[in-house]
Amino acid sequence: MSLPPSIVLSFAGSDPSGGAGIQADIMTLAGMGCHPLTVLTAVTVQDTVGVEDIFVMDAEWVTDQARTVLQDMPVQAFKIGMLGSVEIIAAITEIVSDYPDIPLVLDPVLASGRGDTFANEEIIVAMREMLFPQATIITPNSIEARRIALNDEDDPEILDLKQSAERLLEWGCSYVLIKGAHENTPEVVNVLYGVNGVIRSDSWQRLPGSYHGSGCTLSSAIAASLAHGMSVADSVYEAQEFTWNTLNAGFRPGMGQYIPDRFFWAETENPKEGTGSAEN
Ligand code: PXL
Repeated sequence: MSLPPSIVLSFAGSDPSGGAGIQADIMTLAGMGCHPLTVLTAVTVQDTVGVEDIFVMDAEWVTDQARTVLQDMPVQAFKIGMLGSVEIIAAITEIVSDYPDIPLVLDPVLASGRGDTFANEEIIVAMREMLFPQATIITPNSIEARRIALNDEDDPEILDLKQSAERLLEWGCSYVLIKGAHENTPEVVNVLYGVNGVIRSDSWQRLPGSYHGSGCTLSSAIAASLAHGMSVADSVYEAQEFTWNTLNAGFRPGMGQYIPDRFFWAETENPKEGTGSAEN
């Protein structure tokens, strides 16, 4: 008899296009051998081109969804994506603080890859103050890292990514993975920072398309690897390799962005290998 899958609880918004959000989390977690528990924070109206509307759940509904499944099943990791409101942030904080030994991956989603806004200043401050101290790892892209770290006295042109990472760590998360896809570099360089500095830096061949849901895929894949008992550094590598392969196998089902194929590995012909190289 095979072992039962590890269980990961994802707090996220619904993306009906199946590119990002809870749908991305479900496919990624399932694709990596986990059983996903899903707590909806919001429902969006969107396609592969853009977001048309957002309905944010009442915080009590978030609490009820989570408490009900958590009373029934043990989880090996938490993953948090789109938050929707300060009340939801407070509700999730209260829940995860009851499980201090369970790894928590926080993807600080501020906007979709196409620039649709998901978070205002209030949400950023609440996330920083309430959720960062609970997070094992946060996974901002370079734009999100700079925006969250920036204070009024900063010149945004000067604040570099290492400095941003240091600030984010000061708010209490254990690790920060800054994703470099938006930086002007030939390869995509993702850097994992801990309190003592850089832990690993991985470079990946830059793929040509514009992808919808790559961040959700990466953060869920980290949660899956942590749920399997891997270290943070190994989980980050494993998740990047998985995500790069989903992007490489990405497909364009509509008029807008490409969607990562989280089941690339189920294809029978000619599976491609990732080209990531670790520098540390
Ligand atoms: O990729 C971030 C993200 C997270 N959650 C939802 C989204 C998106 C991007 O569009 O729609 C629901």
